[in-house]
Amino acid sequence: MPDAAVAARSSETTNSGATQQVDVAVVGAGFAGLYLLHRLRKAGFSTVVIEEAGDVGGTWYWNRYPGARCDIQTIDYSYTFDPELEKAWQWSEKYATQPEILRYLGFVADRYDLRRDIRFNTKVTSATWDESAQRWQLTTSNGAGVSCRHYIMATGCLSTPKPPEIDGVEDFKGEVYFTGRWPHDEVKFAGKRVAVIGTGSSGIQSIPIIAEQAAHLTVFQRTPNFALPAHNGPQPADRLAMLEGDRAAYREQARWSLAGVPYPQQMAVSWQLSDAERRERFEQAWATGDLVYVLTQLWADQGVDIDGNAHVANLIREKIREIVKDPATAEALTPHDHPFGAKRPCLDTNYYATYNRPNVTLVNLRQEPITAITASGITTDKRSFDVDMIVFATGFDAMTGAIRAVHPITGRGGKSLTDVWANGPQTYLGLTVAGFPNLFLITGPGSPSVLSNMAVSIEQHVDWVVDRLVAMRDAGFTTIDATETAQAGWAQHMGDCSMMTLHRLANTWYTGANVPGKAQGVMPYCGGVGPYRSICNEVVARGMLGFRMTGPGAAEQCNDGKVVHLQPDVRLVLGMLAEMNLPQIEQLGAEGARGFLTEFNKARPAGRPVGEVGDGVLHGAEGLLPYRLYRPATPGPHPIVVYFHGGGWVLGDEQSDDPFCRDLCRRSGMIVVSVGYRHAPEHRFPAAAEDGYAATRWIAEHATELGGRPGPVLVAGWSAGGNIAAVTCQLARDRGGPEIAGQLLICPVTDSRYDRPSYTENAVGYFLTRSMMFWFWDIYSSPADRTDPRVAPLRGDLKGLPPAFIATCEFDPLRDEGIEYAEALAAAGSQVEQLQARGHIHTSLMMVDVVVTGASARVKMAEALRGFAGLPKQLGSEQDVAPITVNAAAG
Ligand code: NA7
Repeated sequence: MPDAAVAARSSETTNSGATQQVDVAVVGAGFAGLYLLHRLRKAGFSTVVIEEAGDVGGTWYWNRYPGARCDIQTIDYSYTFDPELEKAWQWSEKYATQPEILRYLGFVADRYDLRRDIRFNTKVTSATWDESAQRWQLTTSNGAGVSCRHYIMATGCLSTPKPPEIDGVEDFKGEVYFTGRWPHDEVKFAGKRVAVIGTGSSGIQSIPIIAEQAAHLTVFQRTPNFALPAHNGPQPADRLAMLEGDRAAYREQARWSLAGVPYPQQMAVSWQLSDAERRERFEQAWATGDLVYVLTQLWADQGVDIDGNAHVANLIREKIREIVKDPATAEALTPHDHPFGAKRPCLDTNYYATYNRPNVTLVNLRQEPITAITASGITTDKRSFDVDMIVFATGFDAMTGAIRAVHPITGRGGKSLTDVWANGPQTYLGLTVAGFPNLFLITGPGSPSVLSNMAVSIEQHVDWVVDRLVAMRDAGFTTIDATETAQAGWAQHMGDCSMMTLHRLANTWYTGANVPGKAQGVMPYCGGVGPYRSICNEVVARGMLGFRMTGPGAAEQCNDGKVVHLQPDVRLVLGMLAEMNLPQIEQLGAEGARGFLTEFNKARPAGRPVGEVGDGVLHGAEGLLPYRLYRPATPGPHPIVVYFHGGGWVLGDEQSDDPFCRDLCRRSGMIVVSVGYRHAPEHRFPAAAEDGYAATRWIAEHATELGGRPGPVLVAGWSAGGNIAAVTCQLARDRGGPEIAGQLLICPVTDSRYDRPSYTENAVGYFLTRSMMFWFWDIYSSPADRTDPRVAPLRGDLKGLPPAFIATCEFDPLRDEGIEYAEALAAAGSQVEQLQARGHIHTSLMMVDVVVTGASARVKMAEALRGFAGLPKQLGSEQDVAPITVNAAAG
């Protein structure tokens, strides 16, 4: 019965003989297990590897189905730990076949004499932490049990095939195969009627080859997948030349890249490119035949933004329609239910063209689900198909299957890993699990694993683990256990990372959706290979942060805490800024700082298109001021938002927050008028405040001429601009108008006290520093003026002010005064909504299309403004703007 064939594995425990005593036991002799054994041995640890199969290879031992190949270019899918090994092995193709990869792994096993420490044809049947001995006790299916200090699961992410979940499989009289457990003998398709169920990578690789040999092939497809041509052949000369030009640099670039393949970060965003430019890039990528290239090199927003993604998805859909001749079949093969890349896309050789063959039929299970498998074939709710052979390419209980389901793992206090993971895998760094001391997972859930080049991720994990074991031994520690705090922090960071990508928008094996009843959630780490590596290194550099270590030879050490507090993209931005060695703005002088800001802003992505952008002048307190107006593409008249830019009353102008103003205009469906108020030191306090008020009055009086809706206006501002917006509301109340319907204050300056905790906690390191704030204050106002509510609105009368939405950021010196203003306004009777953006810095929410985790905050700001203006909170379908990605992470 295939279920049993899949579950495969007898669970009898036939321990015989004395328990084998080793320092380290490793499960799995695939890519990870082999390198582990090599490194552990070199480090002087006695090691045994336990492997269910009859030989090395792991995934590549079991997945022998026709057409099985890697889909990362083979020069990148190789070990890099030994330059001599790299010289000794030459790959014959761009994408190596399964037999060649298996030969490579056998070659590695021979070269380092690994087989003598591998127990083949043996399964671990249980693993139990023995608290008194401080060791893991393993039972096995074949031979002696094992007692080990450290237990390492190198079991792979896709190694436990999932059962077919279709009634009647056992009744079928023909041949049954599973791609993930393919026999070693040749399977003959010639003259046979073959059914393939499943169109993931395994189905898509095998279908064209089976079609060439079978009398007839019927493919049963539940969900169409995106597939791209591999254009396999010899290794590409350009990549090979790069590798051979500077092997060490090439490998190092891969280690710090996003996906573990050395490609640069793409900077151009889709809306900066014309249709023709996008098509040209796509055609070139399609011709390249490289999944990682297509996933990362077209335009910067393709993996993070649904609009950017739709461009590439549509171009692939066009290709499917071009290749597949029958329009109904083409449509059935075209994916519409997930963004490109959110589900694992495939690399193919003649996949779509195979459906033009007369001996191939596609059955769309969305239209006619399988009702049963019978003695003679497969029945759907519309018809029956008699077949001689069924190939199940139905996938795996991915990422957790091989760790959780294969044998009971019992940690401290008798806790079973299955129970601990009942609601989804919980790990620290994807490497360890709190309460399971000395247990390590290689490429476990919570690490980049399947979203990366596995070869690179495996080496990083193995090196990290073995280096830790050596360091522990040197320091006299014998146990290591992740803390609950560290693990919970990692779960939060994982959640933040998954908000940056589109993986959460698809039901896939990445999220556990392919296995009925499995807990749902994005399991691999979405923050990228390089950032992940830097975090693992940081854990070590900060004294094994988040781990408790004990041992007879040393005092207990526990450096508890979360390793990442920032939003992942904020962390990246700060890292990049640190590398740029930027000057201290306050040492440049006002003119120098303005020049610097102008140059700095040139490097950011251009804001997105809006209906119209126009410049004009308006009357400020003492003369004309420039403004820039952003109008939605929808028919007006629209409510008007008067916007004040940030820059400490010293820097910036009506254009300097351009991407934010565009974003606000698009999301709110309102006109945004950004005011170029006067700056210090040329015009000190109260020039900016008085200009803010005068400009608001002028705009309200000229609303109709500006194409806006007459009546109350709204005000908004960021940082010092938030200060001006808040002050404007107070002045408008006291001076008889204009009427203001609502205020949006983003990280506003509200007071001239600098002793709140956020000023100290965030004094340096988060872009806006305390000393920069002091510099702004000194340039704008003398100490005697600083209690005036026109610069310190928190000190003013807060009664009778318009409703407010106040956003503050966790790592901002101005955080606490923003929160205090919100609380004081509410106490004074105003309607106030607060958003405290976790993991963000003073500039985060402004960094549109750079800090994508700020998008949800901007959605809420726009909704609040619409609410203040009496509009429905969400933009209606009448709004003629492109749909906007909703990334929810802040707050
Ligand atoms: P995948 O990618 O999980 O593909 C499995 C396929 O089987 C997929 O099309 C499934 O449809 C389909 N499937 C699963 N169960 C059923 C049932 N009960 N009925 C019909 N169809 C079913 O596994 P692969 O082995 O192809 O690839 C795994 C990874 O290996 C791959 O991503 C690469 O990383 C290498 P669904 O999409 O769930 O509707």
